[in-house]
Amino acid sequence: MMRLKTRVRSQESERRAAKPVVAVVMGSDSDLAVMAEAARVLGEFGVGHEVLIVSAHRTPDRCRAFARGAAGRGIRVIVAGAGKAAHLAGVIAAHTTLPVIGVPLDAGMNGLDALLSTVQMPGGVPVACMAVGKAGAKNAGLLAVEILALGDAGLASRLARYRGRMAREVAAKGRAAAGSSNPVKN
Ligand code: AIR
Repeated sequence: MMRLKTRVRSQESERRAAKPVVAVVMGSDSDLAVMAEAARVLGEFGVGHEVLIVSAHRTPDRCRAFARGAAGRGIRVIVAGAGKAAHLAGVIAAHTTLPVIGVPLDAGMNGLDALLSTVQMPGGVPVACMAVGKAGAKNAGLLAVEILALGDAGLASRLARYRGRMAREVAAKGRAAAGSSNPVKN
């Protein structure tokens, strides 16, 4: 039988998980298939998050209002993905001092346009720029978890277990690929 203290603690952590502390924002619904990867990672770690479509160009007022109001609503990290002239992460960063993680998306030009638009921020307004596409969205989710884990020991140990699992999976794949003659001891 679950003891009362443990039950209260787990109810508290469920409540914490339900409350969005990360906002996953994207410029268009056409970005959703890729940006869903960031949300998936956050869900895997039990981090409460919200998903919004906001465009720096098509809905500039909504973009500004979102960025200005995010901290007051309890958001602690913002993940922003966009393609083409991807100004979303930079414009959001201009309106908040919350950490903003940008994900350049491939909506043409292999994402090079979005990569440069996201990464080349002028000094004074930082955006943490991830890789183009799905790997970038995944890492954006993980980086958000790492930032939150600075003040959350439970999350930090889940991250450590995740890294351990990943290393074991890669080692197993290496053994499978090389067969039993693999000279590298994993
Ligand atoms: N976008 C939307 N508003 C500003 C920008 N840069 C981006 C979206 C999407 C791309 O334009 O993030 O990657 C194409 O959007 P759509 O809606 O035409 O498919």
